[in-house]
Amino acid sequence: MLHFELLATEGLARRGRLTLRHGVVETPIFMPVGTYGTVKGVTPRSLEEMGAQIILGNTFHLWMRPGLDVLAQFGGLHRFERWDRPILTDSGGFQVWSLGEMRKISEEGVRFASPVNGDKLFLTPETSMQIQAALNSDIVMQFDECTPYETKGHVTTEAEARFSMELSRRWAVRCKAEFARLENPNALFGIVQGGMFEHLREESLAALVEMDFPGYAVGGVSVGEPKEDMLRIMAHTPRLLPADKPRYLMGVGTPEDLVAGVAQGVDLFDCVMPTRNARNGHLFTRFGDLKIRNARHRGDERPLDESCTCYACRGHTRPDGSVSGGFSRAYLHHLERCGEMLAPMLASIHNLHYYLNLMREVREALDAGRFADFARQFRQDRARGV
Ligand code: PRF
Ligand code: ZN
Repeated sequence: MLHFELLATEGLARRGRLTLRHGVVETPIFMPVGTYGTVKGVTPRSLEEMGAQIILGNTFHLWMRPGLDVLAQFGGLHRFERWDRPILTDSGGFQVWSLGEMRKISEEGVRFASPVNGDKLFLTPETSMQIQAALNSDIVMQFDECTPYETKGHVTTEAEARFSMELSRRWAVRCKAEFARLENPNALFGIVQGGMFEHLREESLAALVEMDFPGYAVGGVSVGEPKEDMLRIMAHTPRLLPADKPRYLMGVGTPEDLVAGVAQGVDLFDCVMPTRNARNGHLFTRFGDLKIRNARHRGDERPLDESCTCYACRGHTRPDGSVSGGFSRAYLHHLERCGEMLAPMLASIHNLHYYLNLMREVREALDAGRFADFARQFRQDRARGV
């Protein structure tokens, strides 16, 4: 089940509403990544507070641990991780690609040794659909091969990108058939591949559109290519997708990339950047990025971001209406230096709040028909520096 409604457009940018089995998602939206059934260091309660509407899970990781028997026992991922809003699961295609040397790809699927216990495993389009059905995710991704930008210094050639794209296309057919056979009531998205070659992207896209998926993703970007290649594909592919279906740009990116993606007609984004960077002391703010480990923050009493309303910056409101107050840069710098757990926890809350709030502002700008102005002001503010 999936229903997508376009509420407003401005240029190529779209304001939409996506209805899934576990609820409604206002787009454009950023989806926090919860690989192992948890957004690292952040409670579901905190995710709700910051307005997360849909989170990710990973087929590959959850298949390894805790395993399908436990997930099936819980009726899927929602009740297991205690997140009752929508969930999107990635198919394993990208995660298997990240295994590098340890895997062997054939027409049938991907053979590899479990990074957990060395067991010999075989992931196919069919098993990926079976796992994602057991997870009961609202959005199921097709099993694909994420075409690498380069392998050991060798940049992927057109012939290699074509072979890879055609394999993903054949796997899309098998995914669709298995998804239907399982009578999965959720929604399956196709993934456009084709590497850095526009004409291959067009072929991939045309084949997937012909198959009529309820939504489409653009994969194979943000895989180590130069920034201008990413921007070129981002400016090329999303606009060619059916206007009445949701569009998802996989694994992208910086706040600037998100705003640029919206301007190119993308509706859904995910990226580990807000959470991974948080764990490395890299914070996003309205006026640029901030490295909390830097000695300049040692005695700084200001919050990370004066304009931010997250728990780290503002504190919490008590039942009597009083406010606890937020944490200073000096305190966060101290926690970081001591390797305290609270440092990555607060940093993750702040960064996710920043990303979710940015997309909220984008939606409000689109509602008011002032997205172009918003994007200009956003870039100017971010370039100012903290
Ligand atoms: N395919 C899948 N997942 C992905 C990607 C892809 O190409 C990317 C590319 N950035 C991120 N996650 N299945
Ligand atoms: Zn904050």
